[in-house]
Amino acid sequence: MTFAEQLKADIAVIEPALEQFLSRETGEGYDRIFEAAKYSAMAGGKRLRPVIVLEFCRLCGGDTQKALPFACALEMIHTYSLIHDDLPCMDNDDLRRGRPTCHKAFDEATAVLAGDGLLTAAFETASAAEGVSAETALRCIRILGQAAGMNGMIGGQVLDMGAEHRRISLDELRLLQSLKTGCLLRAACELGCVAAGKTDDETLAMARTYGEKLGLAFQIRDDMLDIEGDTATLGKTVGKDEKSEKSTFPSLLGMEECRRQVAGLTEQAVQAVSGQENSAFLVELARSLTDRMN
Ligand code: GRG
Repeated sequence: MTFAEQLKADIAVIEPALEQFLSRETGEGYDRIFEAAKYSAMAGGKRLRPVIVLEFCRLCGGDTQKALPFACALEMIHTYSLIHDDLPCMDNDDLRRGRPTCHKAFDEATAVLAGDGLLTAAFETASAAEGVSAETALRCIRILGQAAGMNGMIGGQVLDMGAEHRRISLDELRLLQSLKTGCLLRAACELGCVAAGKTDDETLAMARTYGEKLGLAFQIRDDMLDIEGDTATLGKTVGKDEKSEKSTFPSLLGMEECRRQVAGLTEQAVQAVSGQENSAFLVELARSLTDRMN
């Protein structure tokens, strides 16, 4: 299978599973919350994080079906973070994944609850994983909690809020982004290995290095797209960083240096996995993100 075919095949497994995990309507009066959660979760998106979970599982020789609940759980957490990030009290955005943000399509309170619901559903989904040991499930749940929590993505968001309208150093920006964006990507790599039952230090270090390098390259490219991307292709508003006077990689380094760093970090991610058998997909995935337009 080519890279594009494998990517398509992974997404074709992830999306119906995600939808099924979120289809728990009861017919009672609160079903609108499922509608809101699915509105955001099933709105497309690259599905990068769940694809990485499945592919690290495959790299480790595991059964990707066993990794699927953890992949979906991670995508639920990612979608919750996007819904909350778009709220008026956060980034205040109108467009996400090419459609009105959750609070625009529904209302603010429903969007808060849809995010809360997705975050909670993630842990329910992970804890109900079948065919893995309780120890594996628990380990995956801990990875999810740590990555999404206060020493992870939430901490990064707090730093992000404190970084508006002032110039921060490159080190501060790297820390902020490694928490805000990097933690979930690193978790994706680790989850795939753990779901496959590969938990030796060497494997996990390899997975973490790939996730960290890829995460930073991904975020630098994201900052570049806020300048050189277009709203229709990206499916979200461009030019927001400059408006909120945020320190970004392009504002601190310039576009050319950003391009250089994306290429360098990507090659470091590639290096991390290239000694492994069957690493072709993850190598191509990393390289395909260097010039992504959405
Ligand atoms: C708890 C109130 C409250 C808010 C939490 C944690 C948080 C808000 C926000 C951080 C999440 C965030 C927006 C991180 C930026 C990472 C990033 C580049 C997201 C876009 O990821 P893609 O490009 O998106 O993979 P798709 O739509 O393709 O899945």
